[in-house]
Amino acid sequence: MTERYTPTPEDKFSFGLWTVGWQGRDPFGDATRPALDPVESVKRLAELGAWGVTFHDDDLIPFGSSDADREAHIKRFRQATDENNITVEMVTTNLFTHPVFKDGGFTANDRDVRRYALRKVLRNVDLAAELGAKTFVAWGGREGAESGGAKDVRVALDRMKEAFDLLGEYVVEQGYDIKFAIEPKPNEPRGDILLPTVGHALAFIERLERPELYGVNPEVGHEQMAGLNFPHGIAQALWAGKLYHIDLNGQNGIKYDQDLRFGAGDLRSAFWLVDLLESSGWEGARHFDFKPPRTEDFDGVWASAAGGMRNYLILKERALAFRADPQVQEALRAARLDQLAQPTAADGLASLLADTTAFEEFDVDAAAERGMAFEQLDQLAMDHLLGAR
Ligand code: 3MF
Ligand code: MG
Ligand code: MG
Repeated sequence: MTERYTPTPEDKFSFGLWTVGWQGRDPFGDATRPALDPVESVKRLAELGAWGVTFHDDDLIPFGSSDADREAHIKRFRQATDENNITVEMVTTNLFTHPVFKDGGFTANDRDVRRYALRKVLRNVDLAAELGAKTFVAWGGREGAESGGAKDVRVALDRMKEAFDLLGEYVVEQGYDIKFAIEPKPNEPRGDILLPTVGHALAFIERLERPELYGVNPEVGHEQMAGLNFPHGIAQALWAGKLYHIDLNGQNGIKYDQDLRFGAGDLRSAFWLVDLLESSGWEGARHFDFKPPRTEDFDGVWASAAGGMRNYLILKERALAFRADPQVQEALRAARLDQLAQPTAADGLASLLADTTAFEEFDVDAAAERGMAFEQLDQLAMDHLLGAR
């Protein structure tokens, strides 16, 4: 592999333990790989050049462990992260695997389940603080329904708000330096999931008691499952100051959650995403949430993990070259991106209304005739992406 695509901790790549640790169980087939020890994952990921790891409580501490076993698991893991200089940048809670969460956690109709779910998350928030993680992701994969009458969605959203407000109250009360990132997904495993897209989640956050504590954790494949433009969603989250974390992977269009390695799937979208993250000065983790296909043995697992990082670095190189190319800069001017950056009526409403060149004397036909030169610009992007420039 070319030296320049070798990841280093400065690249801030991080991986969920559940990604490389996925055993390949799917709705139609059993596991194709044995379980992976989190300590081994930390070591191997560090060797590959990763900077961080993330986990669900149950990835590290098997569900139902005694307090003593729980402490032992945490201790071993901590030792591994310390020895390998790996940062625990994010922690999340599993509110989807155990059958008790079959109707959700925060919005389960069964009140006892909701109270249990909240306690499970609160305990895990303590662990996140203990390990120094600053971001706590919440993916509500089971918060949803398969049928209309089963869920009163307005009431369920009250319960969702209640849960997040309590979590916010808790971190403030404990003095934790932790923010929450809500991860939207339109469906799978529920028929329809609440807070299905970045837009839904952003609107929800504004209704919370302490909106400043909450942002989003968008995932490439999740938005694409809804047919949406992922870089556009990320741009709006950045614009709102709400991009708190990101899940990078690959997806081919509107179908089940493919969780391919980053760069596989919609490559053009991946190019524009890297261009956006790098040009916006995103300082957070480049976090991978993918599944090495179940066809692979462990060699394939590590090749898949390395491939995602490599693809990011290649795309970063291509995106930087695109922005630095004088012909691209000329094409951007021809496409009038500089005009888009100018306020439409900087001198105010009165002067807009008084400006006869804006309306009465405006040559609508001449303006309508002007080409936008977007195709030349896009071909330059394609040339850079394909390595033809
Ligand atoms: C499912 C997901 C989840 C979340 C994870 C983090 C299992 O499609 O993307 O991964 O990312 O629960 O909270
Ligand atoms: Mg996913
Ligand atoms: Mg995810």
